[in-house]
Amino acid sequence: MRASLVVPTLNEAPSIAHVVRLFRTSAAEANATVFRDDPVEWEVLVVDGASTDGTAAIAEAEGARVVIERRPGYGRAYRTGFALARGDVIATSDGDATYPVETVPRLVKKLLDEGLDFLTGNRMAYLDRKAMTTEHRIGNWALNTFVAIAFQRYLREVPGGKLQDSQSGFWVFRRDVLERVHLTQDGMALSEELKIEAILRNLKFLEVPIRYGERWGRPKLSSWRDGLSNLIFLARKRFDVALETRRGAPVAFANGSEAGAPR
Ligand SMILES: Nc1nc2c(ncn2[C@@H]2O[C@H](COP(=O)(O)OP(=O)(O)OP(=O)(O)O)[C@@H](O)[C@H]2O)c(=O)[nH]1
Ligand SMILES: [Mg+2]
Repeated sequence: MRASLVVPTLNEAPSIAHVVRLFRTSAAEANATVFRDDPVEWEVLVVDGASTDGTAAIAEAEGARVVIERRPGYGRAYRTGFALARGDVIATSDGDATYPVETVPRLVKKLLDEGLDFLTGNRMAYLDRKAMTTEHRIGNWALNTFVAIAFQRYLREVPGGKLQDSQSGFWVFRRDVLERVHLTQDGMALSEELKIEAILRNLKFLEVPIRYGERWGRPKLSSWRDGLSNLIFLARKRFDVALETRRGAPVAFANGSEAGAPR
């Protein structure tokens, strides 16, 4: 069994060593305990956007495999990383030390033991007071509310009947998920696109509560610009899904209802 942690980075020199080290320590511990009988071959794949602050060299020195993706965008970096990752299971995290990468091995075990396809972390569960600015909180609330209303009929079959955190960037999924979802986004909208696709394509999907901390280093996200383009993407995606359904095209509906059947 192989598993990859894919980390996109753009000038994350203050935090990347911490992220890689924390993950590698927990992976070694997991191989000595929960994966003792069948150790996992772990890799950290850093997809660096040609950072100018030495991020790539730091990550490499910590034992990560580093690829440089010069084309801009969070989604672009992930799509390149997914294609190059060697894992049968792929996990993701920002490089800014906000996400609990030390829990990835345990979540990989959970995914395998419970026969799940896709796990996503819910940051709203244990949100550090300083982890999000007010604009960021408002943006997340607006996007989550839009998803809850617009995709309500598809969310019904998701455990809890709701997506609590449509914008989380902490996922653990089986590699074959990539053959079943259609990813198009190069920007921040990839995060919501991947989750919505996983839900639409009838994958075994679960949201798990995670701790989310304050960012180290400067943010790369613009709350208003990225928030608005994420909202526009969601509206267009909902429209496309409606067209796909009308044409009887392959939207796979949850819990065994017939693919292509109108709802
Ligand atoms: N390779 C690459 N990585 C990027 C790019 N834009 C952002 N990233 C990385 O993607 C991750 C997510 O970006 P963040 O700035 O943390 O976005 P966010 O988590 O939504 O916002 P914060 O709450 O401010 O952290 C970080 O590790 C960034 O360094 C890019 O264009 N290319
Ligand atoms: Mg971040």
